[in-house]
Amino acid sequence: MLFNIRQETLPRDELEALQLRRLQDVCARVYANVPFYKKRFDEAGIKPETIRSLEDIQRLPFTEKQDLRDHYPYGLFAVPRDNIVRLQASSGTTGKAVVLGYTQRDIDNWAELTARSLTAAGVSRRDIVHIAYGYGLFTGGLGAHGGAERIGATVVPASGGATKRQTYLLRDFGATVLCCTPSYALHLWESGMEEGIDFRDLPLRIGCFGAEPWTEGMRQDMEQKMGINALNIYGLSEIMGPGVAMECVDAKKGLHLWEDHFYPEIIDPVTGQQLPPGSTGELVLTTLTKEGTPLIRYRTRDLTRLDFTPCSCGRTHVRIARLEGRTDDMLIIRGVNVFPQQIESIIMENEGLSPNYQLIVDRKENLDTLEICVEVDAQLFCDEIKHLQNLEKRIQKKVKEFLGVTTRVRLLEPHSLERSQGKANRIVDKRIL
Ligand code: DLL
Repeated sequence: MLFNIRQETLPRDELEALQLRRLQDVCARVYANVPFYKKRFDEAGIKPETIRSLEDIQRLPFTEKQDLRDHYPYGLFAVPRDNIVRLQASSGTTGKAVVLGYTQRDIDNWAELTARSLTAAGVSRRDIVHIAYGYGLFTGGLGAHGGAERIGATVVPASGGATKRQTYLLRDFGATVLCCTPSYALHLWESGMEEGIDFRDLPLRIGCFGAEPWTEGMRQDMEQKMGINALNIYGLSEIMGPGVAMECVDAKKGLHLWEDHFYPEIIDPVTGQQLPPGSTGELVLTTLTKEGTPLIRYRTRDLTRLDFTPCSCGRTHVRIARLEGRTDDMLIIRGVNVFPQQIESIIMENEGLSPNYQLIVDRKENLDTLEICVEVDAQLFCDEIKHLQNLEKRIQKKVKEFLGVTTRVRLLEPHSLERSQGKANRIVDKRIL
């Protein structure tokens, strides 16, 4: 099923023609209304009317998170404040919040795109959609909510927290779809099991999980534990919120990025040069229709690649590969670059290990150390100590083999790591504390 058949299946030439018209329009709008962009365009010697092809986008300056911070709160808004009907913000872990303004049309487009996304996951108006993303300034809750309502599904706006109660609601209201971060979904599942609620016995059939990185191994684990189709939803506050890109249940191979609203590029994060299709690099997004806070060539810091090959679902919009990490999530351990997801993939290859893990980085006698703490399931934990030690050694060896770093592995008993109600905290870097 498609939510907007015409737009989602636009032939590539029509899609590109539409993108160019919209790119020209957004350049004209930011140049006329946002002093920051006028200055940046002038410095680069670019007039909006000289953008004549999609390739010309490469002449435009990038926008970075710091630019939004520097213009806190409203400095990058492109319409008078009166036309802004909603503010959302992303706090992040460091620095000032980033504030985004939405006009009514932005809110409508957002609902349309999250509706497209949920439909791609297999959600329809017959579904009961339990939303456990946080509601508030974070875009997860309200974003998913708008899409589910637009489809006409029955929405349960649970938000995050009160985890035990949520497992009762899931059972009693008969939710068929769960939207939350993958780590919180696991937390809900664990709480359910403790309460005697097995997700496999519920009508639950789809999970729309995102807002944080997760791996294919974690997907398989969750699908098996919960008896659902677990699908990947991507987005970021700066660009809109959830629903920028979504995996389709038909192919489950990459996330369709709604190209009539966002123009994607993949760049080399160091040189800033565009990379050819298929290469992995930093995703850069230009908002083509946003009115409140349009952004030109926004550097997401997310690492992925673009796949323009046709998809079995019939959608023509490009697919981004499962996110490989963020350029700023990369740990450098004794000079070796390590992404948490690489370690997660290795963990998830082992029977009995849970996706609850934490990486502890420290520096001892001027040398970086990396400790991998992973919870094992109850059955394995009661196993012989020798078996556990062998497993620790096996993971250590695999990490050394694949990533070239020496680590210490600690298998922990179930529930020893703190659970998050939103995004999981995978890294404890004691070097900078
Ligand atoms: O996390 C928006 C969102 C809400 C997306 C609900 C999906 C579902 P921010 O808090 O601004 O917005 O964080 C955005 O989270 O740049 C990625 O690094 C990461 N992220 C989001 N979705 C995924 C995903 C929301 N599916 C940042 N896989 C992004 C990996 C993701 N990382």
